[in-house]
Amino acid sequence: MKNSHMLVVLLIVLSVAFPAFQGMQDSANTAPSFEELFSGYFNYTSMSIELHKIASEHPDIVRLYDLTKNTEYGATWMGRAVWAVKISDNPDMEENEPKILVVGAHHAREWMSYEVPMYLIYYLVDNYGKPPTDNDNDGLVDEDPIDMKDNDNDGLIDEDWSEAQATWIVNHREIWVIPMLNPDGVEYDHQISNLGVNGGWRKNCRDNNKNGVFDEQFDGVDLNRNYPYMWARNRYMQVISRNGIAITADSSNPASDTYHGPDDNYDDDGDALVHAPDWFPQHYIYDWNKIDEDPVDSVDNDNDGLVDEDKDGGFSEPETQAIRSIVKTLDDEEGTGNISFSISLSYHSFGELIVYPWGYTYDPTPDDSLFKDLGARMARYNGYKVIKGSDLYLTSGDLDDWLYGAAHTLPFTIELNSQEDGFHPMPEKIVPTCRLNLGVNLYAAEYADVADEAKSINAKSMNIPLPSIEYEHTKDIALCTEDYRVVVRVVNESLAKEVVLWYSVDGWRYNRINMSSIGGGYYEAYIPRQEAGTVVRYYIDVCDSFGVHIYSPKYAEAEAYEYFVDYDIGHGPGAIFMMAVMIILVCGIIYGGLIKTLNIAIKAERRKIDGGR
Ligand SMILES: [Ca+2]
Ligand SMILES: [Ca+2]
Ligand SMILES: [Ca+2]
Ligand SMILES: [Ca+2]
Ligand SMILES: [Zn+2]
Repeated sequence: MKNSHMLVVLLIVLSVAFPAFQGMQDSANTAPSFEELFSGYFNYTSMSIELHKIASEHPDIVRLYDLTKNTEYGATWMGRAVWAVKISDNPDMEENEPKILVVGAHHAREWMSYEVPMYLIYYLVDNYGKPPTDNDNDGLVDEDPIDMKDNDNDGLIDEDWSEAQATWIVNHREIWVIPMLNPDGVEYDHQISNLGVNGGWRKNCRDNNKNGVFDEQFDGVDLNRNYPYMWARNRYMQVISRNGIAITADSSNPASDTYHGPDDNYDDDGDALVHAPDWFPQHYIYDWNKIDEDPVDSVDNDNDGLVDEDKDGGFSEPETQAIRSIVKTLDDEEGTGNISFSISLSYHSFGELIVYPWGYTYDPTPDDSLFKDLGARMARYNGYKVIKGSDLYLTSGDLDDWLYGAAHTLPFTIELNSQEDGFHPMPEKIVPTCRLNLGVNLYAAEYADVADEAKSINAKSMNIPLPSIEYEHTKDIALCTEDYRVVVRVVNESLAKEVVLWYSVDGWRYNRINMSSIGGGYYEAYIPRQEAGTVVRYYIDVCDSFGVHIYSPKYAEAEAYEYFVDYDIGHGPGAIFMMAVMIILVCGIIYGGLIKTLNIAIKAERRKIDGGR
């Protein structure tokens, strides 16, 4: 009988003998503990407190910024902050990693749209750095990842997610989450709206008529009409929405729910003949006074060799300026930031839709097919319908048109929940909706580099040729007298720019070995012999010429292959393991921590039995 089998028998005997231990084994907790916070809606205050707590508890991967500090106003109209959470390793550095933007609550009453981004924040920080865990205590590890499918047919969905994936995303991506872009509006809507009741407030709280008080009839700007790309293009359009009510997709009327904000009326490029505001702003028609004469539309409207140098509107609000302050645009316009986002997800409600540009025109973008495919891949998680924005209704000045037109991000708007759920779904809907869309967020983050490459080569889908790795880790034990040979096969070898083996001894930093080609797509490398008793972790890293990395195992280095270095003859690793277990058991009995100790031991043993990780 093998040592490990003996141990299992021993543990079974002990577990029968101790009913308390049996009870511990049965207690399955399939919900992450942070979900308790999602039993009701956050408001601005509770969200702010939680974000500060998260930032102080995870200083290694979280930074919290008030983006209004980057704007000309220093706060929202009512003195609030627009919080942005950056999640990544080395959070103070801007590393060469794909960047994702997740935004919620452009619109005040769309409460679910800030819950979903908050859930993503919790999910990432809560799982970061954790070893592969048997979250549901069924003896299997990471057998049911976040994909809204019951991968292991146990009647539960996504109950044993991959901690390694979360860690990998944090280490290899920079995630920016702005959960509540419109805090003034959200707070106002919380005052006037009730759960389950539709209606409510949509805009921010700009004092349009400057009478010093907030008044629903006159005030507020629709933040998702306040971006300068093609700003106000559809301001005269009347459209019929799906429920039959005539709504204005974009309006110049301050009283409208879709008011796009005031005309710019500012000579952004300093070439005006008369330095006074235009009384009759001409927008994208050539303006003799050269104020607002070259709006943001990728066209040199005034034929002066400069493109989009004098916008006619948009970015009048602290909230939209907050977004502008971090985004790097193609032209590095004034007031913009230095982050080139690969993919953005802007959450709204309702409609169960995944929406992609354009919004301002029925014309397709040059990336129409890629948008459709990428949208369809995200829809695998939430089951929503994928649709071009203008096919829903024409609009102008929304975040997505600006991000695509001015920054060449691949932006999506996600309309959460159904019409029956409305703007203020009952609290029981929060966790299911957050879970439903968690996979969308994770997918966008994980495949951002592939999306970037697909976009750069004008591919019609995400299905672009990439190298891949064929490798099976079989040898768990190496001798201290021999180097450890690793042979992998690289599929689509010609696309691989580098084939690298990384190894780490006893948890120290990883060392790099370039693997050498031995023909037929095969590569080999030798990890130098190590002292007996050490544990070596390693993984393979192939990257293509665009910079997309493929790893084996998939979420390296958050997960890695592992082997134990043994003496050449004599004490086997099993014997050492048994001795260690016996010592732990004895200590456990002496100090009265038997049950806890056994639990640790059985978990360690199960991990061994499961193998693979
Ligand atoms: Ca499990
Ligand atoms: Ca399951
Ligand atoms: Ca001008
Ligand atoms: Ca121009
Ligand atoms: Zn909305």
